[in-house]
Amino acid sequence: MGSIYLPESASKARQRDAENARRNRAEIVRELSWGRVSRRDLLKWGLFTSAGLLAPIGGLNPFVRTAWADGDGIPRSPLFGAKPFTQPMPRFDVLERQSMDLMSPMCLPEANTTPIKVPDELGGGWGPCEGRPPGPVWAHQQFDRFPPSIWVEATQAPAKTNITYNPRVLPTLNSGIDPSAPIPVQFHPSMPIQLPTSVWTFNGTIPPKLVMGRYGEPMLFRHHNGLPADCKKNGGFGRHTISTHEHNGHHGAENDGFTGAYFFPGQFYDYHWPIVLAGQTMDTGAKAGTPDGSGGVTHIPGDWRETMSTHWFHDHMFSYTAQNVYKGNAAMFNIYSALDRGNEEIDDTNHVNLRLPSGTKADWGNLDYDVNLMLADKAWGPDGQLAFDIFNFDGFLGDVMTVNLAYKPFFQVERRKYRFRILNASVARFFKIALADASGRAQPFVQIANDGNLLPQPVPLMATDQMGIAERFDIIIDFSNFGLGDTLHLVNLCEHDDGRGPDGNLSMGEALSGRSSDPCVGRFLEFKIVRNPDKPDTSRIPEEMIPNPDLTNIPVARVRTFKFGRGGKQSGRYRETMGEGPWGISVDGGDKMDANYNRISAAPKFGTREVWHLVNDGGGWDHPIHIHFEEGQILARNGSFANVPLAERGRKDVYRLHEGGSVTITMQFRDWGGMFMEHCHNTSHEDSAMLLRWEINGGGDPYLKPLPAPIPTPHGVTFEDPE
Ligand SMILES: [Cu+2]
Repeated sequence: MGSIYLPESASKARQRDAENARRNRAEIVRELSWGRVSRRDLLKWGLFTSAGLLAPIGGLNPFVRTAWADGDGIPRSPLFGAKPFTQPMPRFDVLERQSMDLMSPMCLPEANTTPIKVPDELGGGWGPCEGRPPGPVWAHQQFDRFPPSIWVEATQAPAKTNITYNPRVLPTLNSGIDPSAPIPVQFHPSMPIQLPTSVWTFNGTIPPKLVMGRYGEPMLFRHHNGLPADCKKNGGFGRHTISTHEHNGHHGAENDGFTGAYFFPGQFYDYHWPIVLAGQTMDTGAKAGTPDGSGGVTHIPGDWRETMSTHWFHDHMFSYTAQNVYKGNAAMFNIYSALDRGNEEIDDTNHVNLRLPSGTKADWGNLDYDVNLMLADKAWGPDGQLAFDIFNFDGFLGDVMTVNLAYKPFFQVERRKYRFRILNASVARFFKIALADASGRAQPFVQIANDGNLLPQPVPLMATDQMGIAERFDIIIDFSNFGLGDTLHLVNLCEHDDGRGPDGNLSMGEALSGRSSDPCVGRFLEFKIVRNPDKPDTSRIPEEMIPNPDLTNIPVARVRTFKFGRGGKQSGRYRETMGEGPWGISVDGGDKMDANYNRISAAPKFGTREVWHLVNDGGGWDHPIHIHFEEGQILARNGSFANVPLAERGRKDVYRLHEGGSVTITMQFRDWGGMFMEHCHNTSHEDSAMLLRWEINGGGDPYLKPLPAPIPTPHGVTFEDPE
């Protein structure tokens, strides 16, 4: 199979030509990111074809057939002599949980419109300090009932050295990394330090950030926009306006990171994450609870079968999500509960704690043996600076694997059980993950969670299913099955030859052979077993975890069908709210439409249950579909429940639509109101209009009527009536 990347053996002249073409495309990406041209302009100029592909122009398109005998493709990212598995993998950097009395200005139910100076680059004059749309529709819902009891803040910022790294574990549990040593933004010590224009992360630093929260403890996440006011200071990609989506938070829409509720440099946005169980009107007994801080459980309202664990949050800026997330706007959020409290020893009165691998020191949230892993493929130019190419057709693919933003690192482990919370934070790449021993034999592990949710039962595996973009798989590996000094590797078995979707699965032998033309196939993380644990491993892999809520007695209020494919139409009144194709979504047999966040495509009634069919319109693409707000259960794949793998039989928030496939799900619409989204999480597709807005109708004032769409400006947010 071919690859979008040139083989390393390609001739110097071929590589030089490919590099020129890459640079020419980068100029187009830059003009798009600055807003100086639109995709429509490129179409008009003949640079794009009507199918949305880059026109076959030599010196621009890497796939123009040429005289070169050694293959087409784009140039590989130079490695600057870095060898795999020579740097330690950093654990996530935990954001501080702060006491409310230290918050200034104090968070408010409605957006804080206190005027601040608007930078000259954004028009000068005055604008509101908070970018949240003003007024009652965007007020924090149930703010009096769930007043924040802690807050966390972060500033989206250009790359800088980290001098406040807090992994919340000892260096011995962090592969020896000294947290007091400054950490520059670089993918490997032998690679160049990233420029402030190349990488934009939470607080501008690496490692990626982790927020820790628990049920029953409402949190306020204050996100500052510290990006350059001049949109041209972006190194050629990345938009300086952002909207932060707490991926599948069960929160009000004003806190969901709605794609059109973005905010500007100099502003902040207060996201209220109440962290409540879905089904707030229910009391479901002892398992609905949260750690009380002293070995016990505080009972909370809601359905304990809706307990969630592993979340992430990331940018959702309309039409710019792919480049912003790729540039560094991705973080994780561990949610703790009575069931999953992050303490492997506590045996509470009702034996609710599942005692998953974590640690024992703190009442909840021990990270010793509970490790977040963020997988992402990246690419860079000859200068080693992060690069993005929207012309990696139908989905950007990088050629370098990173874990926690480190190039192919190693991680030291003890001979005991570990939990790994694995996030696919790529733009368009799927992974299929296996564990190999030193001789390349596959070794067993256990999947315990899919997306935010612990599965009904653990699923023993020799390899995961293909993991779509934004999916999370929590797995447990028992290193006590191996010896001191042994090394093991996580291996990617999923091969891409373009961004349309996986080309296929390889066997372990094929993946390790080095013969794949996909540079991200093979080993990407090394485990080194360095010692026996100090104390016996008392963690468990429970036989039963979280069963699905039984919805059979709740009537299905409505069945809807969403079809995802190419060739969407556009209509609308406001340029600002309309995305540019070629992707679209058809609802209930209607025309396939390009994204317009002012168009309401579905409006389920508050308090009801519906069944949604998600259908892939074909053409060889693969679409991981994400529906915001409430977890769904998969009723069928391609019409049958028998096709649903065991590891997908819990609740989900991303639904893989295989080539030509369909998924039928059921979900409820409860507790909160407002406007949400449904979209492909191949963010290249999402940004090219495979996104729609739906909203919950009839949730009570002010959500009784179709809601006006926000149009943010640095000088305040205006509203337009929905279409
Ligand atoms: Cu897609």
